[in-house]
Amino acid sequence: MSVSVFQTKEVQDLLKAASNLDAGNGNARFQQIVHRLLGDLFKAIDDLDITPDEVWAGVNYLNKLGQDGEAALLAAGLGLEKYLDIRMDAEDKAVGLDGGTPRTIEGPLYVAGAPVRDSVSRIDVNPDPDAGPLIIHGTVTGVDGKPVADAIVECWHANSKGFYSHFDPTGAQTEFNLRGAVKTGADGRYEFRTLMPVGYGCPPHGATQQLLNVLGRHGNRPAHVHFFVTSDNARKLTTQFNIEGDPLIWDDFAYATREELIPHVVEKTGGTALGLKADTYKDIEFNFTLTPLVQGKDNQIVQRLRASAAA
Ligand code: MBD
Ligand code: FE
Repeated sequence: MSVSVFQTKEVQDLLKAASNLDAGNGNARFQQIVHRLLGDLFKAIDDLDITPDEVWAGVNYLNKLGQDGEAALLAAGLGLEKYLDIRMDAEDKAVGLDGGTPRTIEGPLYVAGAPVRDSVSRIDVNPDPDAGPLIIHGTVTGVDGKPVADAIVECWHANSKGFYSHFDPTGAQTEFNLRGAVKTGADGRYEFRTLMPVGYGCPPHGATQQLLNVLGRHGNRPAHVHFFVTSDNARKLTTQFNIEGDPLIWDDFAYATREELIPHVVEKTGGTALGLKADTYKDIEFNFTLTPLVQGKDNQIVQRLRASAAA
């Protein structure tokens, strides 16, 4: 039977007590957020007549999500991470900041600590017979078009199975395989010599895929390469590009695709002379345009728990 109790004094008092709102101790910001989120949940239970069975299924799902270590993966799959990008885009627009390379989500698979090389880094350490050679290169500039020296370009991507080193369930990759960092010189140029990635799929028996299955959604991403680009006098850029032609480009379970982030893939020869594993290789030019600090501050630095390792 559908009842409506949310607006009663008893429930409103319960919400205030549970979040310890206006108590004078505890963290006021945290109390405000918990009060609101808990209230939104209580209201949804009322409005949608969510049953006790459904509530307990949800509570136990949270346990499974934590056991699987997939909360950040689910955040990407439910569009929460994309939503934060939409908000940062709107903030940039509101202060008239444009002309930079578009941001897109970081995702949960970055590992801090990759060795930094000057201008060029070869990052395919482990053999991967199913992946062909790929060179990714370009220039880091400011919105004025001038090259940025001493920028750090970090890159990470999956292997031919869609697995990332450090998170690879097969154990086939050593630390920092397909992960690297390059420092630009005066010309602003960077280059990664690597292998062509394949799109990621959520762990098939994990909590994220379990939820997506009930929604009737898949948990796959098109092939893509992640970047952080940092420099002393510009805002940190978090972005990715997709590999042109991947059938999932406009069907990414994490909603990271953007029109400006699909560079052309060009086939070239001469790889042997460059030390690549085949003479014919794929080449992607991708240039980064960094945006200036906002009132002297980098408002694009996002604090979140990240894996790290020693190189
Ligand atoms: C990925 O490789 C990724 O980039 C995101 C956003 C989520 C899961 C895996
Ligand atoms: Fe990824």
